[in-house]
Amino acid sequence: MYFVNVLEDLNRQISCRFTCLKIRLKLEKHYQYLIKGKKNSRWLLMFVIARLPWGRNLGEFFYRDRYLTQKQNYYGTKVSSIFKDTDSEKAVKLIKQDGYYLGLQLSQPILKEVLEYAYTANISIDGKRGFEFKYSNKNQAAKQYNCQIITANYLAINSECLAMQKLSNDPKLREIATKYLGKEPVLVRSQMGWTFIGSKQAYAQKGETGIPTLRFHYDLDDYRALKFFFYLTDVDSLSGSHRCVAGSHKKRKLLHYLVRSQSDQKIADYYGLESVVNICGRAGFGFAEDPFCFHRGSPPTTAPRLMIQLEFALNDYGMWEL
Ligand SMILES: O=C(O)CCC(=O)C(=O)O
Repeated sequence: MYFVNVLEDLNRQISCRFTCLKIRLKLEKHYQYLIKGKKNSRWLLMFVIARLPWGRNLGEFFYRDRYLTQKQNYYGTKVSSIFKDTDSEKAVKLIKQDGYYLGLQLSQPILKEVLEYAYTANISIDGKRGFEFKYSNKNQAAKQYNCQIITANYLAINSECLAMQKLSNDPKLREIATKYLGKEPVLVRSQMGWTFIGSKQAYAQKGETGIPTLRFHYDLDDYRALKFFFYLTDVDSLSGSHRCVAGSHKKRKLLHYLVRSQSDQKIADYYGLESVVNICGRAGFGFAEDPFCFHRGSPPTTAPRLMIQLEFALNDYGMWEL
């Protein structure tokens, strides 16, 4: 009996500490938003109103290029695209309808070039400067920095990798983004990163400490934005598949405007399990997604995932280093 009481007491203490930690992290997150907002008040205004339908429409009305249709022959006429066979009209129509489009494919030479870079260049733990290692030295790096490495990014990829530059300037991707956003877009994020296999505890901690990409959430990076993702390793349900809730960019309940992050259960209850699209594909497979859709990553358990993410928006608020 004494033992049971001690365990219950311990359990209470742990859950109380956990709740305190959650509250502290939430306050810290909001404090970070205020700091960002102080640096850039346009960003703060967008961050507050772009979650609401009228706010998004207002932003779109304000920033849309009204002469766009007359410029249709303008996009990338000089440079040839990696995605020659992609029908941009169809892609845009599907993104508008479902929030995502699954038909992109990297060419073999581009895939090879990016992978060569990935296996030889420096990677930074959680994208932090000063915590760098090479892919082949990952275990050594984990010992050196005394941590489990869960995510890592290539900080110098945009200046060092020509294939990445080709991809972020690809005329077809820019054409899709232009047509979807209603304005010639700005590239605001261009990243390549690993998601590694890790213990449940390491992942749980990660979910709580500021990178909530493993819980369903929507991004608020601008009034309108579009992301392109490319898998560089084979990805299935157990190796870090990305999940997107079809149609959720157009359908919200009141609470979603306030709380951007939702549990799997709440998403399934509101949108139905069949709306959750589990995006799998071989290395080289790519897709476009409106980041206003609820989406999340998943912790890989059988193989690590390497993925590229390009984000286009109406404005650059200077929130990411390119
Ligand atoms: O890693 C993933 O698949 C999710 C990425 C994500 O949620 C985000 O960048 O907002």
